[in-house]
Amino acid sequence: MHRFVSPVADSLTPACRAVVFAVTALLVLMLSAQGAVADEESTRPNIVVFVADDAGWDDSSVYGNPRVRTPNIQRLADTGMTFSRAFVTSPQCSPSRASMLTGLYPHQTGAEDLHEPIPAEVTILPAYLQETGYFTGSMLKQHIGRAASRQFDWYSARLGRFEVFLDRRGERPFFLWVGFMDPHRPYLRGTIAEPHDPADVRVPAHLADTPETRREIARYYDEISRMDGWIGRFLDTLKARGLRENTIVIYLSDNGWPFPRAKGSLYDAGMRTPYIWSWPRVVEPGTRREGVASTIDLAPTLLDAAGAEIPADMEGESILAVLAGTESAGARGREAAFSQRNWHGSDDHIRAVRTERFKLIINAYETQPFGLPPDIAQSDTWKSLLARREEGRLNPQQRLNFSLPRPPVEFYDLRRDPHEYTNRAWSPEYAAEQQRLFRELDEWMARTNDYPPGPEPRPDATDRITGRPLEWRHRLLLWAERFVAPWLLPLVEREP
Ligand SMILES: [Ca+2]
Repeated sequence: MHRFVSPVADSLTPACRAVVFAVTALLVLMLSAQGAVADEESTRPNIVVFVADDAGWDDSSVYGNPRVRTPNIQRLADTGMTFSRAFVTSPQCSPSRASMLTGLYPHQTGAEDLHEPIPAEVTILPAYLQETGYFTGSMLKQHIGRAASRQFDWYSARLGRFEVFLDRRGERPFFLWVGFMDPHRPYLRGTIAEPHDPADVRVPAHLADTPETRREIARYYDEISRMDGWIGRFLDTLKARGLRENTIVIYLSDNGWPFPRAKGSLYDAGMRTPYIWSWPRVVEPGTRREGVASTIDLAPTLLDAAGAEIPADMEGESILAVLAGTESAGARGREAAFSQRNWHGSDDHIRAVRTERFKLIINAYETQPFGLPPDIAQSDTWKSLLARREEGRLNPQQRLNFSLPRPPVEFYDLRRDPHEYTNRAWSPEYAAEQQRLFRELDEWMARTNDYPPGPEPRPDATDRITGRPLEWRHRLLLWAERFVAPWLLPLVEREP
């Protein structure tokens, strides 16, 4: 049998041949490894996450409120996928953020109450990405505690430092977490050059339509527009540097708008969020996704997109297949989203499950008034409602703000009742659906090891109705919010 033998190899002794083979194999391995790294570098996406502070889910042209000027959020949606029904895991700032960055529910992060830091032993998303070679940074608002903040490589309190961040990362792919302070209260005059007209704002039926309420909503719109301007500048920089194609840009909010029956509550106005994913290289531009989405899936999805391993204990799941349009039976996105309200100036233990059409809410402390977040309780909008109540002039929707005792169970048909004004709990028409959601919620609480409510709420730090501080730490916090923030905020939030 004829055997092809290389003349060079044939002239070598068996020992030499073995050495040549080993060296060649090593060279081939090294070269192919280098090739793989080079390929990976060119395909691994960069990531920018815009986190609004207290933006209502539908307050942009993308979600049907064209009265707020948001051309850049619109621009983002036009280049990516807009999730119509996306939800945060808590309608409160720090627990919601902790959840996004860990892929865990707030009660699993050890930071389920407002202002509670993420414990030092908990690893968050930037640390996982660094392990695979990413350069990570965050800007402005963090609100996750000192130990977690240190897991980013880089930080700036100024939004105008994007170019500096990009220069610093060198050749590495990057992950940037941009924490806006807009549109959080307090609302000041002169936020943008052309303020929104109070006559042209949307006032839902459960608020009192007074000049004070309208002025606050108009200023809230102003802050969304200011944030929108910043988003535009970031997008322009990405484009100018040729980075837009392979950068995942996400826009979402940590919780709903800071008005009664919204932020702090598990109505959609509190737990539903804008959620836009733009990634021109992978996501079909201008697509809309009607199914349920949850921010619990943010971290695992980004790790998946970065080619990193998803830690086994992460509760969230990757929705990369949904984004890429390659869904299969095993990867279809979720059927239900779960959300929880815990301590926020006063104690509450509320749990909710939301499907595409229905919602079930369980209130543990129904004999207590709803614990309104203090910034809302001290707002002019709330004072307008209190005045109406005093005069005995509340309409049925406005009366819902003061329900006492609160219903222990609430069930809503969002298709018929998008503002959740009619509680259909125990209605025979919905019995089967309600039972199904009860089971879902029970299973979720057991599976994720949720803690049960205490026999009674912990003592309040702020009054549940007036927001008045009842202990010195909150007095100090609210004093700072009222008198120091108006001086400080224009310095960090001003436009360049
Ligand atoms: Ca917030």
